[in-house]
Amino acid sequence: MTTRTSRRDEYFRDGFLSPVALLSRDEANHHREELERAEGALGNLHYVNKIHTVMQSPYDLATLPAVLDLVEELIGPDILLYSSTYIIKESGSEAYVAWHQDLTYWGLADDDAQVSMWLALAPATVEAGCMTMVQGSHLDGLVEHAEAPGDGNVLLLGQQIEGLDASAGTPCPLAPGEASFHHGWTVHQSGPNTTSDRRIGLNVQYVAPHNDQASGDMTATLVRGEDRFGFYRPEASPASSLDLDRANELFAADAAMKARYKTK
Ligand SMILES: O=C(O)CCC(=O)C(=O)O
Repeated sequence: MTTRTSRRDEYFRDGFLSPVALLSRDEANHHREELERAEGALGNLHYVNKIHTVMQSPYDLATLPAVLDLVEELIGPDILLYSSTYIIKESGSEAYVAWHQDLTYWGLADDDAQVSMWLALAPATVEAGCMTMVQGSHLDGLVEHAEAPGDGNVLLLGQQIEGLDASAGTPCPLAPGEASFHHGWTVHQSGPNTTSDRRIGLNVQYVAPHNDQASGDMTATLVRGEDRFGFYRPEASPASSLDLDRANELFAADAAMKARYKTK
């Protein structure tokens, strides 16, 4: 008799799950069009945090029942949506994401009660710069990062784990509508986009309400279960497909946050 490994077992063994099919190609295209319509009104939306608070499409994707069911398997029945960010590499862009771990600067109380989803809205092939994950690396906890801002590394502080080459990881190519889920200590990176299409992902971070964070004044949206702790202040949900006034406020807050981050 064969025993089936549960998604939870696989996630805590490897530090990630990929690919997870979530949307049809048409649904993924629809959400790409929503993003590109918003870009027509607002300009580039690459790396703007908490975009789900001003725009319906990322909110809808982050709260898909199939997504929350899987997140519940991984971090429990009470779920806060902490952030959502489009991560876009334009066609031919040399931008890359160096080897890193997401939780390096978070200061979480419970590192296992956080998970990150990356949902492809355009082909994320190896050539387009999909993510590569180091299997089992989450089991070692924090690895030392050097900070070297200035070249094409998308990460805010130019943080990077030195001494690893691309062959250290497992490539996680995703078709539009597929997602990966990774643990905050999983070492991962992604390369440049050498294709003729944009590479577009929606990255969404979830935490459990008990998971206090050492830094800052935090906000989040309760998307399943209950919050019996109150560590995260509630935040607005989008009132329309795109709230232009609040989007401009979000841009200003996001820019101020990034400036503070860089001068820490
Ligand atoms: O979009 C990428 O290439 C990297 C994303 C990433 O590092 C993450 O989702 O944690």
